[in-house]
Amino acid sequence: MEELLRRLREATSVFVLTGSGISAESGLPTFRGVNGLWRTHRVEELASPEGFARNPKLVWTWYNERNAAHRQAKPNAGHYALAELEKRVPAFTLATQNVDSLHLRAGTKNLLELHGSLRVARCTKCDARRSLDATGLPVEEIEHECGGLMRPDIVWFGEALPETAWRQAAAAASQADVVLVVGTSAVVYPAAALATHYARNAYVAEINPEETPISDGVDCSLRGTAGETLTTLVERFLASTRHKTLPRDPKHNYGGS
Ligand code: BV8
Repeated sequence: MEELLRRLREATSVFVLTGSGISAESGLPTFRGVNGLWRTHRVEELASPEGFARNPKLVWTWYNERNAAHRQAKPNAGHYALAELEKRVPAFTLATQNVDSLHLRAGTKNLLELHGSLRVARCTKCDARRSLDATGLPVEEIEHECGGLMRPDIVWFGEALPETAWRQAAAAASQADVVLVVGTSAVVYPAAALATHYARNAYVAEINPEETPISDGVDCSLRGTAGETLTTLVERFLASTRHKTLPRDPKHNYGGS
C-alpha cells in the first residue's frame, strides 16, 4: 500500500471503477459469488432484451425485488471512503457497473453509471421516462399508453452503454495518474477495459478479496474487502496529506452527475 499511497499523494487525477463487490458489505448479492444472482437466477433470461420481450412481468418482478433490496441497503464504509477521497484529490471520476445507487447516496459527485440505474423506467417505443420509488414498477403498468413497454433504464447484455457516460469514463481512465479497480470480476466488457486498456498510462491498484483475470496485469493487488481496505487507504492518505491544500483542477473533471 505504501507505493499506492505515494502515487495518490502525487496524483492530479484519480479514476475508480467499481463492481458489485463494493456493495457486498451493504448486504447486496454479487453476480458470481456463492449466493450470487447468477447462481440463484437465470440471468441470461432476466438481464437481456430477449428475456424481457419473452416475459416482461417476470423480468420486472426480479428488478422490483432488487430495487427494493437496494432501497433497504445502506452505503458501506467503502462507498463513503471513495466519497471522501473525491474531496481530497484535484480530479476524481468514479465509474460504476452497479445499478444500486449506493455511490450516489454516499455522496460521490462525479459519478458515471455505466450500466444505468433502477431509479428510472423508460418506454421501449417513445422513450418516455418515469421515476421509480422503492415499490418499483407495478406489473400492471408495464404497457405504456403509446403501445410500447416500460423497461428498467439499465444496460442488458448485447446493449450499448450510455454514450456520454462511456466516453467520459474512457477519457478519465486514459488521463488518470492512479486507477482503483474495486469489487469487480473484470469479465464484462467494455467496462472491464477501463481497468486495463484505458488505464495503461496509470498506476493501477485492484481491491478484491479474490484474484481476477486482471490481477496479474495491475501494479498493486490489495487482497481484502472494499470496506476495510478503502477505509485504511483513505485514512492513511488523509493523515499523510492533512497539510496539503487542493487546487481544484476543472479541466480534469469529465462531466458526469
Ligand atoms: C455490449 C446491468 C455491444 C444489469 C450488467 C468484448 C467487447 C465488448 C462486449 C463484449 C465483449 N465480449 C463479450 C461482450 C458482450 C458482453 C460481455 O462482456 N459478456 C461477458 C459475460 C463476456 N458485454 C455486453 O453485452 C455489454 N454490451 O458489449 O454491447 C454493443 C455495442 C454497440 C451497440 C450495440 C451493442 C453490456 C454489458 C452490461 C450488462 N449489464 N449489469 C443488471 O445489473 O441486472 S452486467 C453485470 O455483471 C454488472 O453490471 C457488471 O458489469 C458485471 C460483472 O459483475 P461484477 O460487478 O464484476 O460482479 P461479479 O459478481 O462478477 O464480481 C464481484 C467481484 O467482487 C468478485 O471479483 C468478488 O471477488 C469481489 N468481491 C466480493 N466481495 C467483495 C468483493 N470485492 C471487494 N469487497 C468485497 N466485500
